[in-house]
Amino acid sequence: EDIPGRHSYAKYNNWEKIVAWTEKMMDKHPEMVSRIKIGSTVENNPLYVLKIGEKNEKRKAIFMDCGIHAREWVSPAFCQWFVYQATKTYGRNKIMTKLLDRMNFYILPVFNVDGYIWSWTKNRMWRKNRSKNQNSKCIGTDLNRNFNASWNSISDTKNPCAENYRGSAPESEKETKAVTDFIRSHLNEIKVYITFHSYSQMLLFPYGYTSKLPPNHDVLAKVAKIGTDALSTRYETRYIYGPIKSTIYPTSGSSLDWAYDLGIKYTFAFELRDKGKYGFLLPESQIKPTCRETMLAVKFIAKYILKH
Ligand code: ING
Ligand code: ZN
Repeated sequence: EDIPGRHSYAKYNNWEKIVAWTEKMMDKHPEMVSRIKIGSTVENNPLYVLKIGEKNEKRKAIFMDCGIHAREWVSPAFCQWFVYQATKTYGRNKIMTKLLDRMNFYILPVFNVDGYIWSWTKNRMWRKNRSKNQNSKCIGTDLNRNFNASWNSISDTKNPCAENYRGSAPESEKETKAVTDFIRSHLNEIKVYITFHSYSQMLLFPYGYTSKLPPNHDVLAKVAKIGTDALSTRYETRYIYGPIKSTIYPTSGSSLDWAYDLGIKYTFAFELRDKGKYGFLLPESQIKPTCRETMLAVKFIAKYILKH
């Protein structure tokens, strides 16, 4: 598995390797994995969602995306790990078998494909997508400010040169539009939305754009507490949890708030390892530990939703 030049779960994989990996997953598990092209990026790269579980049947589903921000490389690594573990442990691990017998997972391993490629080839610290902005030399929109959730209500996102530029309108970006169209068209199935960022070691839930607590705040906090407790059992990694605004900072236009207001009652954002020592440049030696502990929290959330 650790052959130079090959895809590896212990390494960061470039976009080309990730595409080849999606094909390998389908070939290895044709009865369990299918690939849906939900759209394409500004630079005309495909946006792929992997569907894990029963191929045709309509049942409860969890949607997960990774890599909405280009430089947060451990996030796509987690989505790859999840698909690998789900397919590998189905039929062997009791919880995973039960989950996949009763629900589907939709996994978008890289949301911001163009930005991800840019972070590999030109600028390791790139965050936004790669779309051109009118009347500005600056490139890119922050996809996690481009959703129709109190869009533009937080003033620091108006500048096209800013790292958190909101874009010219809600869903102005092809990547955002592809994801929102997909989620809207599967709303009857999708019960949970989870998005993966790094870094900070936090588990966040709505809202970012208001201090108002969501109606099911107590349930979200309880699930987050037990989820982060489960996560810490493996390596004692500590996560804090809470609403976006009071736990990390105020934001408008995030995918998490949008999905919640659309009616998905369980929406979470992980800020994976670490707490800043390496930050976005998390060493490859930490990929597998990060994925293993995160898996515990995600499995708990999925199990909880199956019961409720
Ligand atoms: N942090 C997130 C960001 O977009 C976040 C925090 C997550 C805000 C979910 C809103 C919703 O700023 C990083 N590191 O990108
Ligand atoms: Zn992020």
